[in-house]
Amino acid sequence: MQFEIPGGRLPHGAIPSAAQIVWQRGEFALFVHFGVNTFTGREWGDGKESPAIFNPTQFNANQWAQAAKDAGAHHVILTAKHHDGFCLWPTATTNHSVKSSPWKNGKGDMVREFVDACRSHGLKVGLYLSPWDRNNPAYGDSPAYNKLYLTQLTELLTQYGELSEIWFDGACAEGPNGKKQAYDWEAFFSTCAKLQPNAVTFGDGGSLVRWNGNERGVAGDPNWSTVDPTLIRFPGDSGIDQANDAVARGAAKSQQLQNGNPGGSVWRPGESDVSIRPGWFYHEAEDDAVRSVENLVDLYFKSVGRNSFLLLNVPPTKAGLFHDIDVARLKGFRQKISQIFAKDFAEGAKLMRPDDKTIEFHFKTVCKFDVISIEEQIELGQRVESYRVLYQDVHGVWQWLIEGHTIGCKKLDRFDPVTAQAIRLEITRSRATPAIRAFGIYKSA
Ligand code: FUL
Repeated sequence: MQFEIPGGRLPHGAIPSAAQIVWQRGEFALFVHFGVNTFTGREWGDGKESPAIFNPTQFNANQWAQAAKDAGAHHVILTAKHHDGFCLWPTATTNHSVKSSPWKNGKGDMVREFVDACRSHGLKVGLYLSPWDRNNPAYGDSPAYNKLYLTQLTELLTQYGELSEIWFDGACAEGPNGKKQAYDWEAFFSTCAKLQPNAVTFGDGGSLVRWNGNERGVAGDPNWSTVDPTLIRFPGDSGIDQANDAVARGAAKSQQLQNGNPGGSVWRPGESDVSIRPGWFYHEAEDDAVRSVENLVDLYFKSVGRNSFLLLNVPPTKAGLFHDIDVARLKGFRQKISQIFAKDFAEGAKLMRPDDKTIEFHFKTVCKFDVISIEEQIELGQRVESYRVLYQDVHGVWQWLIEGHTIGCKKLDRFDPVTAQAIRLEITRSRATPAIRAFGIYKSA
């Protein structure tokens, strides 16, 4: 159930931008890893792959989009270029792209078909452009490669309409000349801000949303949406050059990715990326290792339910389609989530707010539940440091139910079912007067 926040409240600390709010309330996106690796069976191509191997004869982005829609995704992000350097659009910067492949006789543009299909299904889109490029001869010659990379980025940001998310990672290596590439992150991010002001950029530093520090799809708890930008300045920042104690700094950095930073001066909410299969790319041998519906639901609770965003990868097969097993799991996932959150017992209950820090619901008849959902009004900043929930049992006695730390955009808690006449949320520590926007009570089984 959603509440009115009393007017006149001023934001506290760092607050999200409109784009960050839209992104985070979208909760969940699909990630699509597709490219030459799909055909070689590798996870990281070395850039020496011949474009001749790229021929997804049944490719149909509408099948991806339909599956994403059925899964309840807000947007879908495609690997326009992965570390192997092969481009899924006919870029002017290199011939190492779909235009040198047999797919559609070199006349195809997969990024175009992808964005069109997503939009026709009411989905937003995002693109992943790997900075690490193991094919391009300019890689390692830092200024030359940065210039080329910016051209690729500009093509993607200007030719395919509005993007929701632009995905980077920090992988960085030596080029053919034996020199380590130094990325111009400032230029990359400012180009995104200029050309796609409504998109969020993903990376583990300097970007608008941060990597949550693992590829298991599990966010930290507590999880603050704020960070200290000096601790991780750009994706892959080793931090060593600035540190007196490199080890301590490394630990602080990884903790900040996982848990955010309560004292952080900027808003960088966490994204939890994970694959539905062991690999990011499709491998037939992994057909029996696709995550179960239960496992996906659990990931939702541990990411979206911990003030994070879930980015779930579903890799298409060589044919260019999502595998039937993956499609079925996505459908099952959404059915289960819809079922859990179908009925909110807070609706119709009597709401009492004895003070700023307490919310009570008194049910008309006793009810049984095992999930609660709490949301802060993040427009006013993230405030709650800890909370607890009690319930009044059938004898009228208040019993302890759960204790939690941060809330943020959404916090979900699951517990063994209880039967109650009433439930009470108490904010036990808060950085400013709590601003709770919603409280929901559900039964999952
Ligand atoms: C990582 C990459 O190295 C993996 O191949 C994958 O793309 C993953 C999402 O990001 O950094």
